Amino acid sequence: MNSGRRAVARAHANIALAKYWGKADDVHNVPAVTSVSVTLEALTTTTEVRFDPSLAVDRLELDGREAEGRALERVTALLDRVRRAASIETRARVASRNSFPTGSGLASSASGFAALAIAARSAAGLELDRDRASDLARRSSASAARSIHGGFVRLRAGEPGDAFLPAEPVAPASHWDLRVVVAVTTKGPKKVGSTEGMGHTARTSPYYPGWIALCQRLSAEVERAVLARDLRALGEAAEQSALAMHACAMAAGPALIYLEPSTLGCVHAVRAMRDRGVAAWATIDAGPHVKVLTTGGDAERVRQELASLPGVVDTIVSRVGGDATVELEEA
Ligand code: 2P0
Repeated sequence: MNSGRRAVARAHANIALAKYWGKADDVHNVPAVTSVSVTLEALTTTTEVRFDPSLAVDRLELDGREAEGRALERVTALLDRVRRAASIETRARVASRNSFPTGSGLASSASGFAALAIAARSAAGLELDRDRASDLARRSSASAARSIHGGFVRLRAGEPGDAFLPAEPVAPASHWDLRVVVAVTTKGPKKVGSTEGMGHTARTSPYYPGWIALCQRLSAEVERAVLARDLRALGEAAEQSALAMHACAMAAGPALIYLEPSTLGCVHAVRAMRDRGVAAWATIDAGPHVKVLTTGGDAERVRQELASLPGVVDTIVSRVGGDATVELEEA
C-alpha cells in the first residue's frame, strides 16, 4: 500500500556544546547526561527512502556506493522499528549523501540517522511527528536525536529502561547568528567509536563519576548562555565540557586519546586568539577535529588562523542550521 512512496529528507549535523558521553542504558541507548547542541547549516545529509515490494532485503547506498555489513545492519534496525510502527513488512532502498567528505570524521551519524528516521517514517506513511522521529533516531545514535531540530537543542539524561526520550528544541536557528568554524585535522590511527569509547570510559575511568556530576551544571550553564546570547559564558562552558570529557576518557585504562598534536595546536591557537580579543572558544568531539564557536564578525579571521596551522587540512565555516525537512512523492 505504501510501496509507491518515496521520501527525501535533509538533516544537518550538530555539535554538542554540553557533551553527551556515557549511557544510562546500553540496550535502549539512553544518555546518562543531558547534552545541548547547535545544529550546523553547512554539514547536511540528504537521504532517500523508498519501500519496494520487489526487494528481499534492505539496500543501502552511501555517497553513491552500495554499503553492506555494519552500516546496513544499523539502517535495517531503524527500518525494522518503522515497519513495526507502520504494520508493513516491505524492504526499502535507502540512498544517502553527505554534503561534506564522508570518512572525514565529521558527525555523519547524527545527520545521517536523523535524515533516515524522518525519511523512513514518511515513506512508510507515518505522520511527521518530530518527537517520534527524534526518539527513533536516538535509538540508532543518541546525537542523531538532536539533529531532528534546528537551532539549539537539548537531549535530556534518561533513566535505565526509558521507553521514549526525544530531543527538545531550546531555541530556533533565528535566535542567534552564531558561527562555528570547523578545523579538519590530519587523522592518526583509527579512532575508537563513540559507543565503545564511552562504555570503556564509564567502566574504567576513575573520573567518570566526577564527569557525570559536572555535566548537570554545565548543561544548565550552556542552556542559560544560549538563551541569553552570551558567547563568553557559552564558550567557557562548552570548552570545559569538551576538555573534561577528554580528560575523563584519557584517565580510562587503557587511555582513550582522541586528541592529536594538530588538535592541541588548534586549542592553543584559539586561546591565543582570545588573548588578542577575538571571540573564539574550542570544542572537540570523539575525534581529532576542532570546532570553534565565534561571531559573524570574527569567523573569517578565526578560519584563516586555523587554516595556517600545521596539520589543519580543511576549514568549514557554518551558520546555525534549521530543522530537518522531508518531501514526499508518489513514485
Ligand atoms: C556528543 N558524541 O554529544 C558526543 C560528544 C561524541 C562526543 O554523541 O553511542 O555516535 O551511537 O549513541 O551519537 C557521538 O555519539 O553515540 C556523540 P551512540 P553517538 O555529540
